[in-house]
Amino acid sequence: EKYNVAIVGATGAVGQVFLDILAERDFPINELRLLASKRSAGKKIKFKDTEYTVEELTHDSFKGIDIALFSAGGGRSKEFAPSAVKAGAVVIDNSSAFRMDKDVPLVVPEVNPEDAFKHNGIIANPNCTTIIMVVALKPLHDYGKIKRVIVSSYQSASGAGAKAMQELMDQAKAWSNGEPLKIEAFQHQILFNVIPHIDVFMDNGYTREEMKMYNETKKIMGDDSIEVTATCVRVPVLTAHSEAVTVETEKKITPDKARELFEQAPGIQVLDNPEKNEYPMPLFVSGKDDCYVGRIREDITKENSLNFWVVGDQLRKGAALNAIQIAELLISK
Ligand code: A2P
Ligand code: 11C
Repeated sequence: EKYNVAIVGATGAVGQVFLDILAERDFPINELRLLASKRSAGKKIKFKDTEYTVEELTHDSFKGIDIALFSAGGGRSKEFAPSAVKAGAVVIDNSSAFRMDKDVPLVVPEVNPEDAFKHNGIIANPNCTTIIMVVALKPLHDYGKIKRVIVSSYQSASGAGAKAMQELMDQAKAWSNGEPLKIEAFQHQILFNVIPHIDVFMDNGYTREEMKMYNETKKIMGDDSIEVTATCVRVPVLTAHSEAVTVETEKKITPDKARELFEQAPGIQVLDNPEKNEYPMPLFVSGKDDCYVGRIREDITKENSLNFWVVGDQLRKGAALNAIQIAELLISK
């Protein structure tokens, strides 16, 4: 069987990776519809050996569509996902618009695949930073029950979209030419800097990105007792997010046990050979599907507490790949 697939935000950073991954995995596509803003209408994009013309996203864009992959920002999802559902499509939404809605499942196939089948037309793809972390938390939680997570993220420019990636490259070029740097996508210069501010600040002093990690982790893991305190930081990296994670569990997990659990878990590769200077880094993980874990060690300051480092490609596992894995789950039944 083949499916009619629409991509909303086909010209964006995630949209492009949607196309790459659909092609790589040979997703069974009958008709492909590429949607973006009016600005992009008429633009040609190649998929496999065929050129497609980008169309303007409207409420009538979804006639005959089976699966609609949305990644054009929360505003577009709120406005247009209901039209897609009305037209009979299942929406897999990469934005934060519906993630915490009670009747919308929030799915990472390695963690809670069964939730995907409980949808009412919309399935939400979690925030990239959350996805990469929960893939690694899942095997630890199943073995030792996680009580508390302390995480600091090192997030790439790709999380802020194609324009933000371009801004980092432009700043590097301008700097080496001795020209003034343009700052638009981020609050401050990102080149040679780190910015501890992603999304907006909330009343409790956390950013919304940090609160997404708190709320989404509980929902995906299906366990409200897991506590997550996060500090989310933008770094001058193009793609792939890194995270330093400390996990406190009910049952002790030694570093050796953790390594074994990670090695058996789906979607994870262990790269942890400090004696050879081998550990996951964003330059190495960019373009890979799995999340890479390393620097596994005891937290020597606390009982039943473990430190590790996890890196995942934000555009792949953090966004497009996870969404397409959800689509694959759906069509497998
Ligand atoms: P466009 O390229 O036409 O602006 P990114 O996250 O890389 O910034 O990508 C955002 C994606 O969302 C792009 O494909 C962009 O299309 C799309 N988009 C932005 N605004 C709209 C809109 N009003 N209607 C439809 N698509 C939109
Ligand atoms: C970032 N994680 O790196 C964000 C991007 O909730 O889907 C994705 C925001 C979201 O800026």
